[in-house]
Amino acid sequence: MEKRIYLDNNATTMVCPKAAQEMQKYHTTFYGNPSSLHTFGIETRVDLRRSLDYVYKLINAPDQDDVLITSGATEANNHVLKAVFLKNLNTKKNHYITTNVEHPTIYNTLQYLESLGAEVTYLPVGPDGIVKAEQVEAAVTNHTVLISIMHANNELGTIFPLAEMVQRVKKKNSQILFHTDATQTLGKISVDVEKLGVDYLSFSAHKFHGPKGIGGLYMRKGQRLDPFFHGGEQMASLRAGTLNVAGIVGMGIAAQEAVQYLDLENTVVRQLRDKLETFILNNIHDTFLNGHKNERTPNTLNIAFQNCEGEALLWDLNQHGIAASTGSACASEELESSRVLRALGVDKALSHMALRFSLSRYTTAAEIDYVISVLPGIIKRLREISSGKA
Ligand code: 7TS
Repeated sequence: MEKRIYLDNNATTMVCPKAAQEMQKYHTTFYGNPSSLHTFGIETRVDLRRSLDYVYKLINAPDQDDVLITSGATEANNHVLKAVFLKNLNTKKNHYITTNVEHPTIYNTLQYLESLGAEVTYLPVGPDGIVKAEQVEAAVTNHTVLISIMHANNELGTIFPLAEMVQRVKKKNSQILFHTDATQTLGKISVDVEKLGVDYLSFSAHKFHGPKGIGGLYMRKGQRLDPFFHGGEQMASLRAGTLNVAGIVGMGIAAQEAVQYLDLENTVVRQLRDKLETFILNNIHDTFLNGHKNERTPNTLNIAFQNCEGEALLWDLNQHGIAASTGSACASEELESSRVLRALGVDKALSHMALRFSLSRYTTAAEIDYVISVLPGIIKRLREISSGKA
């Protein structure tokens, strides 16, 4: 069989086999609508409850808090920003704080809200890709209503000091709401809403070996948002629409496994990532690590290869059966260089030469060895082409 080495797990992951298998039943046997009053409907509810329990456990959410099931992080991010904006439309509270490296689901939504009158502060990251807690505190004004800062960045894996940020902000003004987009941390590092102290947290199941099109928005007790979708009374009227039972069951199993395998991410996955990183930095000249060396999710590696076009590199790797990314898949069809890398101050030309490798617990040592065996040759060839020698 042709080689298929998947190192783009920040874009999406393989559904874990147990989740894929379990979900099947909810398409063909237990396919009732959970809102129905007959057996077909009722029998799905126990399984839904159990699945939600696993999700609550994954983020250590207390029972009294809400986890709103959504179609994923895009919806969760849109929901929190737009609901808070609408709620405060007729007040003076119209100031939002975020960073200049957020995923487009936050960045573009806030740009849209700016066009409707919101005031937004985009905090700049340092060369290591991180915003300091003091920067967030200093940006707070009397009109600040919500702060939205990602837990870890999707392109770099850099982890923000969220707990400290929340602490400082709440000390200054406990009324200010704090949201985090934790799409890139669930299943990779410990995510604990109690320790983080956030009011809202977004996630997508397909980033931690669950199915696509399902995720959630955690809401702390007392911070329930108005619905984004109006209609039926599903999810206590917080989100109308027939529940995606198979998706929720799949997400539950993925959440259960994510808790079980968290240690593996921080040992085996981290070691494999470090092996690839050390090899590249030590054996391929003119290569540069993007993002913070240590404050980083254990599966992510973003490296710039001087004089080697990222898109060409991606193509050559693909020819060898290796899937990586030049940044976020949502942005990779645009040939513009990464907004995230430019925010770090990476030189414009070099920002076109970066590649993101993102591993998972399904990545094997043999796969990393294979990448290590072909990468130097690929880089050499592409550099020769770019210098006109080939
Ligand atoms: N937020 C972050 C931080 C993300 O990384 C992504 C997807 C989303 C939100 C959107 O998630 P969705 O499930 O609603 O689509 N990020 C990426 C990526 O880095 N490459 O492809 C998709």
